[in-house]
Amino acid sequence: MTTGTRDREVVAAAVIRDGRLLLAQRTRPPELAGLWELPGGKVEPGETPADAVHRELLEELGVEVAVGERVGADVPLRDGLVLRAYRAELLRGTPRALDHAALCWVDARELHEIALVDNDRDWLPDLVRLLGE
Ligand code: DCP
Repeated sequence: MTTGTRDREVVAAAVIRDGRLLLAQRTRPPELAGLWELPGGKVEPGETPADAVHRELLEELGVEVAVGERVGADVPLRDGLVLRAYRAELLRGTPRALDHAALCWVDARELHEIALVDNDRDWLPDLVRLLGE
């Protein structure tokens, strides 16, 4: 067992509605500003990853979600962080860009064309598969 900060998790949510995936445009840090991501953030001490997805989407988008299955592979980040994506189903509210520059809903073709943050590009095949279901 480790109790330190090794492999601290960053969660990201794949919200799909009517064949489109929700993306959010980052405002920070400068090297990521303007790029699009699956919304999310760091799991806080005492939280499960599902708790963190729920909290981050409430804080960042103003919506309540039900957190589902993992999507794609782990993405190692710097500083011992690991990025993991989860399905999330909208239960209440309409997503608003409370912490991002903008939001958009993309189909598979648009997902390939938009400027995603590099880390999230690893999930492209998985996301395209989900959009086709
Ligand atoms: N990240 C990513 N792809 C995502 C979500 C996050 O590559 N879909 C990366 C960007 C950051 C790290 O994960 O390097 C942490 O993400 P955030 O800055 O969004 O997380 P927090 O909002 O929790 O961090 P802070 O408290 O620093 O604002």
